[in-house]
Amino acid sequence: MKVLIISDVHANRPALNAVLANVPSYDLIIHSGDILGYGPYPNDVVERFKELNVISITGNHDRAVLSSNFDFPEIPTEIVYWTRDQLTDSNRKYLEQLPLEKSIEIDQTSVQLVHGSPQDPDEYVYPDDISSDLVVDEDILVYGHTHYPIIVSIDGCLVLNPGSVGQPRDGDLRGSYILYDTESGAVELNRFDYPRKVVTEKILQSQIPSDATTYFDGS
Ligand SMILES: [Mn+2]
Repeated sequence: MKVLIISDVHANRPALNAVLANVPSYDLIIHSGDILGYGPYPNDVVERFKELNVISITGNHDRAVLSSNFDFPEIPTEIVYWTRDQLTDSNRKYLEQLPLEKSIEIDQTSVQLVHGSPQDPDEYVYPDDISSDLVVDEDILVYGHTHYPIIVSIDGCLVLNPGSVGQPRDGDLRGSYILYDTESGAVELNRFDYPRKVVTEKILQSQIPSDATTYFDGS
């Protein structure tokens, strides 16, 4: 089975479309949190997640949108409020039933899905912070949150961070994803381009603060 592993779509519909167009074939999609936040397409992206039966958990941005008293100082509050106002009832219900973390079995391969780290959903584990703390009692750990892609094997546990589909932060403005083949064990990290200008123009037409464009065009 080919598993498309993605994270941090951040309400970026053009980037989500682009990643799906870029992947030659896949059987299943898993996403390690932050469906929402920053981007101007919250409902479109949630609708697409439902259609595609994406296996997803929540990230800190999703929880900020769902919570009336969130405490994530690094998240711009105007974007949280705007996203909350936009979200339809059925899309909010979809997000509310998503877990904080999840264990799944795919073709006898066990996968643990977390947003930050196995210890803390809000912890940032950057490439320099990789340690045996990431080893879980499963074949694979998938995490996100930093928007930095990682593929590393530690003590027999394959640790994967696919980076971000919607808002890369590692200096490459293209989105990233991982393709994992359960039969061959092959792991591939790929980058894809998408029309960033469409996203920044949509932000300028919406009530999101216009400086939010900097999250997408790197300026
Ligand atoms: Mn994120």
